Amino acid sequence: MNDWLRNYESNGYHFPLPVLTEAQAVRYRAELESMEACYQDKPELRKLAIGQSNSLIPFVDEICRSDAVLNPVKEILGPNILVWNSSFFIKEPHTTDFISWHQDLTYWGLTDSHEVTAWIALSEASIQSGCMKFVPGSHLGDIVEHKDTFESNNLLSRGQELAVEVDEDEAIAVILKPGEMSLHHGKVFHGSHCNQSDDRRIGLAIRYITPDMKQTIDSKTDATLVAGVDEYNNFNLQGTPRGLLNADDIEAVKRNIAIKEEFLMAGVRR
Ligand SMILES: O=C(O)CCC(=O)C(=O)O
Repeated sequence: MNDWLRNYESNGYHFPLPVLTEAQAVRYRAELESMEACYQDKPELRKLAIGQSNSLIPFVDEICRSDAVLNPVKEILGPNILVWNSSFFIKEPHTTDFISWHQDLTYWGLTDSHEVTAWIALSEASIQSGCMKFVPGSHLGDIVEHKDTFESNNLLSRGQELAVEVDEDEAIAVILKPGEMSLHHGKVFHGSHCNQSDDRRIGLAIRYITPDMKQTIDSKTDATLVAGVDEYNNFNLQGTPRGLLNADDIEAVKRNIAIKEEFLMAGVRR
């Protein structure tokens, strides 16, 4: 086993990995921002594209399938890989949006933890811009209790946060340049502060899983096979997006979201 994999297994994360050239990062950011400008007057569609990006934005699907991103993911998960979701986390300059401490796998209704998130920076992720922070080794325990806060400036869907104290001094700042990637385990404690910089903080989070994973509910959700084979048939496999925010893809995404609500919003009392 190579050194970085050994560190990933003991810390629950690894970074930085250069996966896009500077020019690619600039081009992808421009494509994202042109999509945002195009759908400025259709905030629901814009939100859908941001939250389900590999299903609705062709360039995101391209990133999810690129060797530079997939090769290190394969080292962790093996040769057979699905994308379960991918979304942009965008914090505007000088705003109060933040992400509370949480463990990703808490609400995803998956049977196991054969998952890794690839988080790719399309702008500077620095302490000032509110980069992620990881608590080393926190993935080695179980999922701990979370509480819902529904704070309006928390970018997580239910404002969920760990019900246990996190010692910020123990946390490692995930500083990334545009085009660099971090990898983190679905149980690692992580969160991020607000963006106090003059630029947007833009990250693309891709959730990779192995095909043997299953939803804990009876219904299948969608996933995209991006490497190897799927011999399990636990998910409805999707292809590449038919175009930018294609009408048929939007319908499929909406159906998938409706199924996912059952676990993503389970037990919510407002
Ligand atoms: O973008 C951030 O600051 C946090 C993203 C996150 O929580 C994740 O990718 O799991």
